[in-house]
Amino acid sequence: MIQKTYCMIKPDAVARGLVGRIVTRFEDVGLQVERLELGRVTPEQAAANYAEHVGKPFYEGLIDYITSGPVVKMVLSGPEAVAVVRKLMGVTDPGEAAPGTIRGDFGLSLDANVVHGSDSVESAEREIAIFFS
Ligand code: IDP
Ligand code: MG
Repeated sequence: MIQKTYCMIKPDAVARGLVGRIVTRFEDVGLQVERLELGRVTPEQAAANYAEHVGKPFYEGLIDYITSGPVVKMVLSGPEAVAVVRKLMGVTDPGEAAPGTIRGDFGLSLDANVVHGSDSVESAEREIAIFFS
């Protein structure tokens, strides 16, 4: 099924000049870049995007991090785009992520884990509305 998903290149990766290489990973498998924008995440957008994590020990640090500098916000589309993007990203902790995944190849720290991708079709719809309304 053709899906749309929301993906974001996080501040650490933008600052390190990884935008082109990360976008290329998605284009290489045939995903379509439908929207792409450089900009800041507002505190309101950060809170809405990470509402499920309120109260967790890392929550405040996560909000500070995602609002700390420019990000690249994208809508990607293609067959099973939600799962394909999550697979290309790798698991949450870059230290554990497999080589060949974006987090495995470009990150070391759970606090700065390079990329965000929606975890379901429902999350994708919600997140696209948050960031591209
Ligand atoms: P995901 O990004 O792979 O979906 P989630 O569990 O939804 O992972 O966590 C959202 C984000 O919160 C992660 O991408 C990461 O930036 C941050 N995070 C998750 N767990 C931790 C932690 O234990 N310490 C610090 N940051 C964390
Ligand atoms: Mg998540």
